[in-house]
Amino acid sequence: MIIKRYIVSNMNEAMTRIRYELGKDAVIISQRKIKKPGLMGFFSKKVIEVTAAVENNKKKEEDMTESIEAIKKLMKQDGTIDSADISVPKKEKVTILREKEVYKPESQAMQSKQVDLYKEMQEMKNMLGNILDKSQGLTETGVKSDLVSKLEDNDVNDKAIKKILSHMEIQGEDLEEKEKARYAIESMISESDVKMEGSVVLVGPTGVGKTTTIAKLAGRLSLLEKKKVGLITIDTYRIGAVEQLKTYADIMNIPFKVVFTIKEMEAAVEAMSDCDVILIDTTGRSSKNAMQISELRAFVEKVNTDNIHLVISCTTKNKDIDSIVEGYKQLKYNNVIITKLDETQSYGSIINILEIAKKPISFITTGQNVPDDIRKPSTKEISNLILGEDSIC
Ligand SMILES: Nc1nc2c(ncn2[C@@H]2O[C@H](COP(=O)(O)OP(=O)(O)OP(=O)(O)O)[C@@H](O)[C@H]2O)c(=O)[nH]1
Ligand SMILES: [Mg+2]
Repeated sequence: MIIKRYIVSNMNEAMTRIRYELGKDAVIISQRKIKKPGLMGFFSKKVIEVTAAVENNKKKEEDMTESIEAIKKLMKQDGTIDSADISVPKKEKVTILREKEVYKPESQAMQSKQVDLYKEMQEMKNMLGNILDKSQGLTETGVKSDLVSKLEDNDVNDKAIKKILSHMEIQGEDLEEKEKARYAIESMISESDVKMEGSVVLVGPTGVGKTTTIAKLAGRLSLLEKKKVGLITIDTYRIGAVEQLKTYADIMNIPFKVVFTIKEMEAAVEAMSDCDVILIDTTGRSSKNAMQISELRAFVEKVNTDNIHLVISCTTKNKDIDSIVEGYKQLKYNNVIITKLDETQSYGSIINILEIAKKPISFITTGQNVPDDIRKPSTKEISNLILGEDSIC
């Protein structure tokens, strides 16, 4: 919109000037009598101040048409631009010229850069694909290797398989695949060098064989190694649990105590201070029940020992291993005992358990016979089981 102010002596003069300058569409917005501006005007007679306005759309339209025409012209030209041909306002002209002159050569360069970049990305994608295939145990043709199939058959989980394969990657080329796998597995597990002396606590889920394992250990230590052994149980929860361990204590003729409260724990351990080893049995708890686990923790802390073993069955489902191993971590176990190896044909869970627990393996149990069915395993024995080279009958 154009707004203009006129100082005229009468309305006729105003109308003539407005029509001439602003066109017939102009309208008068205001009119008032004023004294002529300036010092001299103070003494002169009054004049009229008229304000008129007109929409400048038309002007805009004209500019637009001009601009469009200019752009059309430019689009038809491939090479240089004769700016003289372009009858657009100066501002637009400069912008258009810049776009045309600067962007065109750059877009060609950019295009070839993009092609190079695309090629590089494609190469990287192929390289990554190969690495991924190898780490997933796929052969060049994308088929699973025999080793991966064997590990899967043995219930080794994906995470452990990937780790085995990545350990194999860094081994010498001259080794056979099976040897590489064996070394890889052996480097992922460790034998515990814990001594069976002082207070030893066994914790773990229900029915994994804690009490039976305690009986086996007590038998071996007292009968074979001639050590003075004491037994304590805090499992007053399950009916028959106390009798179960007491029976073994009676047969082996070793001292036995039942602890009912956290307070009694310290006193019970103190009372057996003349023993070489005190084996402490605990209540089986679900790792999903945080309350029960922290209750157990209060008992275990009172024992004040760093000889704590997580007992877990080899038959535990892969999905449950995680929550058991993680759930029991608050009891600060520093060894793992894996039980019931005689009950399965696939031993992959051993490496799955140890891989999550990141603790050494102290014992494996291989049957219900007390005290025979327990032993310290070697890493070689475990790798043989996992690779299907051996089995527990
Ligand atoms: N096949 C086999 N059975 C075992 C083994 N160890 C223990 N058992 C059996 O597993 C069952 C449970 O054993 P327990 O020692 O009572 O298990 P627990 O962990 O003390 O159980 P809770 O006290 O209820 O938590 C019993 O029938 C044992 O004979 C083993 O190595 N192999
Ligand atoms: Mg028990």
